[in-house]
Amino acid sequence: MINLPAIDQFLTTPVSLSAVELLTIEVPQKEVFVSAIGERKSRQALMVKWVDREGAVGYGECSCRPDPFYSHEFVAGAVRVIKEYIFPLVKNAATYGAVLTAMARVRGWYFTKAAVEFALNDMLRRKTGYGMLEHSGVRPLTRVPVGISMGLFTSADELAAKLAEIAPLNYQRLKFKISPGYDDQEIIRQLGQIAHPYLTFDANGSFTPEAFPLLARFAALGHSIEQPFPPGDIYLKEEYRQEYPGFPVCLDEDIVSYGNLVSLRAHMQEVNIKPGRVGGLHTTLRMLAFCHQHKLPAWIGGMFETGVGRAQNLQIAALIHGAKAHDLSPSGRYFTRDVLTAPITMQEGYIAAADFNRVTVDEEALASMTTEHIILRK
Ligand code: OSB
Ligand code: MG
Repeated sequence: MINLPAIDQFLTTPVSLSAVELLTIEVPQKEVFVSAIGERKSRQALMVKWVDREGAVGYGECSCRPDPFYSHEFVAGAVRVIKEYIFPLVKNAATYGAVLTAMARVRGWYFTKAAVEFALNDMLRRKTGYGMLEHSGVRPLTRVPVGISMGLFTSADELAAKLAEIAPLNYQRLKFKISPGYDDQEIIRQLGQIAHPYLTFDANGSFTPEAFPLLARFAALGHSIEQPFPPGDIYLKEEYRQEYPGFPVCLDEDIVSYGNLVSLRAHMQEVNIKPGRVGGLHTTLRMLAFCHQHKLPAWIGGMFETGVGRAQNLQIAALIHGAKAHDLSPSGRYFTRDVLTAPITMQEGYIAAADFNRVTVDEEALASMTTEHIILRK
């Protein structure tokens, strides 16, 4: 159980700032990924660098998409919000907690605020050996179970080939994207034959009542449906349930704050927590404490993060004892070249703590992927 009073104590840690750097990067993906949201060939991301007065440096990744198709946030918007609003608000904050309080004035922009908090925390952790997670009071797992999230397939053959390719890797969960147009009978038949004990579907908020019959077919095949309805349209779940019984839901896009999680508790059987989507580390830890207390299964989700965001998400996942799998695959699943000096690897469906506890940014790789570099000096 997360020790929230110890976290509150950590918020009083003194901090300083001399500059915030914003690096927009473009990391080529190994393969095109298609979901109900759209297509993705390359991972555009924003790296936030926090430099304190003594020159200590930390990195935080802003993992929103380049377009406002997953949530309202998008990379170029994040740059603008940090430059015009967040940087002026936080530049004189004297403690970690004061940085969070100052940023709270900005409504929404969760991925963006999270990236600033991640960079600050990373700077403290590198400088002193202790960041927020080291104050959680939880003994971290020595290895984290991971699952794979697969895009929409264009044919049953393509699906069969992917299943054969990943079978020897022993992923602890198989997650398949679905959408209202995904009604290829052969694909659905093959999905129904998969013997994996933990199979889930992610609709990315794409289903409306016209497609309830198709949704019911997927629901019958898997353990749960992730974000079946558009964020905010939770009422559709009751409409759906009047026609179709037994419908375990995992929420993703709908949960953007601690208050959301508490308010929507009764509407989900499990929750995908993306530390970026919910606005940062502090909120994530409060959420994990709530989930533990209310027996709501929680796991850490991903947004195709580079090694910087991935390592940090894995460090958080290591605090969740009992989660069956997180959406945090090894670097090699996504990229030919990551931004770390050593890639994050997986053995038998697990990532070992040695791969994510102390990572180093490959400055040369990062520079070669940077398309825009802004320095905000105090
Ligand atoms: O809905 O979980 C999602 C990636 C980008 C945007 C939304 C989602 C995802 C994933 C990928 O499912 C999970 C991963 O990083 O492996
Ligand atoms: Mg999802």
